[in-house]
Amino acid sequence: ALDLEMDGEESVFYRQLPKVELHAHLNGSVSFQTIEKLSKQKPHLNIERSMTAIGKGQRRTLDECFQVFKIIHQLVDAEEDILMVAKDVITEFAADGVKYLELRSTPREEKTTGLTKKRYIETVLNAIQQCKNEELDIDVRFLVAIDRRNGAEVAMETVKLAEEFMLSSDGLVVGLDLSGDPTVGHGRDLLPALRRAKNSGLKLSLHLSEVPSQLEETDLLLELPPDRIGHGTFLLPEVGGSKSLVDKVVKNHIPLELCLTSNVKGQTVPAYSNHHFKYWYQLGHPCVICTDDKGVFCTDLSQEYQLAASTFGLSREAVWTLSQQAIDCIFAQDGVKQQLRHKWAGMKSQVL
Ligand code: 6MZ
Repeated sequence: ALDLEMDGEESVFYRQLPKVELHAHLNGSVSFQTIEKLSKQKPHLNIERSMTAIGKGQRRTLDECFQVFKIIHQLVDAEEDILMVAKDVITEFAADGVKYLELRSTPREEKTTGLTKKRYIETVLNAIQQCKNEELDIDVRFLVAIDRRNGAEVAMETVKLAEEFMLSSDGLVVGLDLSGDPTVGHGRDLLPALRRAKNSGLKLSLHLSEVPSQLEETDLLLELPPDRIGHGTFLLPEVGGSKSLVDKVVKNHIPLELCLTSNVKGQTVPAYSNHHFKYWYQLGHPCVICTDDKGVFCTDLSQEYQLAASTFGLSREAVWTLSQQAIDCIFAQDGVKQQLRHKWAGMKSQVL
């Protein structure tokens, strides 16, 4: 169900390429197969394919994308759903050649099923542990997500929860994500929570300037500074951003997580060839190709690398370097980076 008709030899290279995925929302990553399993268990919801995924050539507004997440949340509302979804998503990333994955998800309380936010996080961590026990060739970490729509108080609560898990999860919880509908709320109100998170050692990945109206907020949040930026679509002067925002990102060496298909299908970027990947890549600034929501946008990380390469004319050697440099941007400790670098070195001659 992918968009690209990948011909044999090309697709083998991208699939075999060892990859790092740093921007993947759990409930946006649910595959068609998993959605089918969930729909069968909840037939009263009458879920159809077009309600949970945006297929080839289709576009939605970003607002419509957020409606899709609401539907998926109805399907994934109990502990056993989260366990299945997380295990399936991890297994699929592993099958796609992802060797290191940082999953992110917004802990949700569901009164009808008795799910609590704490149990939500425990369940995702449990899924990660189960995949480890099955010896899948993928190292998975977790970022606790703040949905900006829920305001300052919930953000602070979420940070406290993330802190607890950072201390008790044996290194699985490495950071915090700020996401959600970018047109709702203001980052100013979330600053105290984000500052606290940073001070307690949680790494910060913030969605910044995903829509044009966020420049003031972006300027403010860059002061933290975040450890990585999600999207940053409207940072650049040519789309209404500014040189001073770009300078802040460059000066602080803040890596960007770039999701081509997500931005094109959500219509914040008009076409692949207009994607801001080009700007940052040419600048030599650290940027990492990611999927965002592989289920909703019908993609996978191999396809995203292939699209970046074909759109911007990257050689296989350049693609290899791009995937390898993503290791520098992970939130897990240096020992993990060393292991990954070793893995890449060991695979190079057989993949390239
Ligand atoms: C901002 C996004 C997003 O957390 O329930 N999310 N936030 N921009 C995007 N661009 C398309 N895609 C997903 O996964 C779904 C949630 O991730 C965030 C939204 O808060 C969405 O509700 P979880 O696992």
